[in-house]
Amino acid sequence: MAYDTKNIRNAVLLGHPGCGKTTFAETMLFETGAITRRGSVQEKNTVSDYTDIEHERGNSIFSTLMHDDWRGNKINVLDTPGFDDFVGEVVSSLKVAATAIVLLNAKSGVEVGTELLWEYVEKFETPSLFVVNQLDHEKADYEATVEQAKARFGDKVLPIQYPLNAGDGFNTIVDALRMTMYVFPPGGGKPEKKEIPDAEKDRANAMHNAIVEAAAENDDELMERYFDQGTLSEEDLAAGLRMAMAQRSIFPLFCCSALNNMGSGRIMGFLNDVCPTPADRKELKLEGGGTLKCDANGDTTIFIFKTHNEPRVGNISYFKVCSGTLKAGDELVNAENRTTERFGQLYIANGKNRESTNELRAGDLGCTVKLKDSHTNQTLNTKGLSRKIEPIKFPNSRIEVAVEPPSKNDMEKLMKAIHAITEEDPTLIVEQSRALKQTLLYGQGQLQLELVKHRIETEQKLKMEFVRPRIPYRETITKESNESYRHKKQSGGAGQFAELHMRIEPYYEGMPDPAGLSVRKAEVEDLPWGGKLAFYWCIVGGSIDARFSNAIKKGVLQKMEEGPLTGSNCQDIRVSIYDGKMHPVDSNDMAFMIASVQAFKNNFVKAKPQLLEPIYNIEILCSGDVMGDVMSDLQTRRAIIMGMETEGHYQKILARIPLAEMYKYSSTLRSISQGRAKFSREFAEYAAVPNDIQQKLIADFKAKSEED
Ligand SMILES: Nc1nc2c(ncn2[C@@H]2O[C@H](COP(=O)(O)OP(=O)(O)O)[C@@H](O)[C@H]2O)c(=O)[nH]1
Ligand SMILES: [Mg+2]
Repeated sequence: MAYDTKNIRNAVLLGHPGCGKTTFAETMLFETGAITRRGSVQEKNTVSDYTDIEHERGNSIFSTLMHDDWRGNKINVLDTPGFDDFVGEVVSSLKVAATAIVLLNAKSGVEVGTELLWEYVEKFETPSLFVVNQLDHEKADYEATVEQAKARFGDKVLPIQYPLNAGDGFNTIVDALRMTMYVFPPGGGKPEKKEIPDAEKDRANAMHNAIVEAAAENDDELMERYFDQGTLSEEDLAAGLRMAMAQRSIFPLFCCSALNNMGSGRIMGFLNDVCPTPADRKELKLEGGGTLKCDANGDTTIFIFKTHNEPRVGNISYFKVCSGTLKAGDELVNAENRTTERFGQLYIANGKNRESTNELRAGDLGCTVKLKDSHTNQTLNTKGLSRKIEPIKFPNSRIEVAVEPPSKNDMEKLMKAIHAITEEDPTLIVEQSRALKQTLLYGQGQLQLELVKHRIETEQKLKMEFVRPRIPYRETITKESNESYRHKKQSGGAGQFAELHMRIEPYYEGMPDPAGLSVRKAEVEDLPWGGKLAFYWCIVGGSIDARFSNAIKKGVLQKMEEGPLTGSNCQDIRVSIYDGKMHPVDSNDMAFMIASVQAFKNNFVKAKPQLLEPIYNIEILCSGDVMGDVMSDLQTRRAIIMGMETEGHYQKILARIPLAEMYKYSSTLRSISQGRAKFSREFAEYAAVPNDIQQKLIADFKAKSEED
């Protein structure tokens, strides 16, 4: 059966690891009758955590699509992993969700994971609600959790419910929207509805009024009715709250014990009655301008937000129908690579269980198998259209390792296997670095990279090692130097002869012409690895024929690719060729190239060379009590602290750190903060390496070259 856009709700479950998302999802499926037996994370039989790897580890690694039928509406639920190693799964889910359900653990309140996820929710401007979970836990503290939520997420946090007896024996929720008290039987499920006791009436009334005001606030008509009647009808309330949620002027907050199945039914009811439909969300932005209306009668456009390779099944593509209606058997064209794909079978999913369906309408989420050449972040359209949904922007990598197969012969196989995984997870990036002569794997955290290794070793039976990646240093010079070089060879037959005079200077934009030389031709080139080479031809009187200039430049470039100090790429140098000699017979391109390499090399070491290293801006978010430890660790990493800010009850540290000091930083940070700190990084610039370190790097390179 196909659902209309207005009957679809897309929700994503978010929260710090262990707050209960997967358990909550299981409860939702049970409540709607999608499953008849509730699995548990401990027994490894939940619908959401269904892969071997998740069973092995005991928590979620992939996002999972599930759906519930709730009174004729379809509620699609995406369960996500909490670890920020897998934040890619969160970001892609947020791209297609209309409501974020943020779970808070009543025994620990707002956690670092919650904070970080919230940054993404803000970026996507996703309408959100909070669920205070684990209210059955003996250490549950509803008041403290709400207080923290308000401190961090603002007064928009709007409590709809409160527990009457949080902790051991929890079974009662006061609902101030319905003005009803829910008392759950042991084992949870359907609660008994009771009148709110007198002792609780004041608190419940105050909460109710706050809800009504929030609902009326955004709409003059509702406001007027509220003033006239002193209250709002249930329909008016729902309409007002829907609007307020869609505009993100409220974040309703609910109570729950996912473990004991208490509270999730009411949250589903709210999703159903109040939360935005896919069409209520802001229209999706298209690449190159314009937006796309979520309308089942429009032309069909779908967006792939996730792909997953399942043993024995192959690639499963999860997509959102952004516009129009997709029918089984339809053909769509990939807007990226023009491949025509046939959607032979359409499925709706509950974890690994897939059910065929004939039709999916705008707003709905589904999946298919056997697409030929379509991947995450790509748009497919009915023939004749070239719409491209703005792709998901995944976060920058935070960590890298170099990958080595035990034997060179395995490299090709290994690369193929890694590529297959990176296609599934766009936060993983492989790069074969020419400069470092290493294959690098970039990702979000150690755990994510270890899992790649684990999968390749178990699924592909290929061995691989992670080694420390080399640092992409750069070499440059800090003063002018002039040098001539004569290359002369006479052995038997034709000889070789070339002489040239070369000046090198530090290059910067807008620099004046080289003093005392007359420039015949000036070229400024972008180097493939970044930075510039300015190549000036300043020969007067034809001492070197201009036809040799290319060979000379080639010599310079060759030496710049493997710099004289440490074999690293050189950058930002101006080379001026101002004199030389030719031989009528023995001069040729090869001779001038050799002379050029030597002249450049000799010049370079005289021009006060300087090694440069990549510097990253990093942003660390940590709880106040571990701040001291995080800071003293930074001090050992040549970090420069750029600022500190308080964010809720977390501290944000901004710093600049050389990449060379960041090896395994994500694991170190996790261990010194016991998981209560996270970081992100962004390449900032190349900066001078301190002299003592430069000397050591040069000596190491020399020793290694002699060894080779
Ligand atoms: N006491 C209690 N434990 C819960 C509740 N919800 C989940 N848990 C437990 O918390 C742990 C983590 O749950 P899980 O659903 O995997 O959390 P996730 O990482 O957010 O998906 C498991 O041991 C669950 O049994 C709850 O409402 N009350
Ligand atoms: Mg989970």
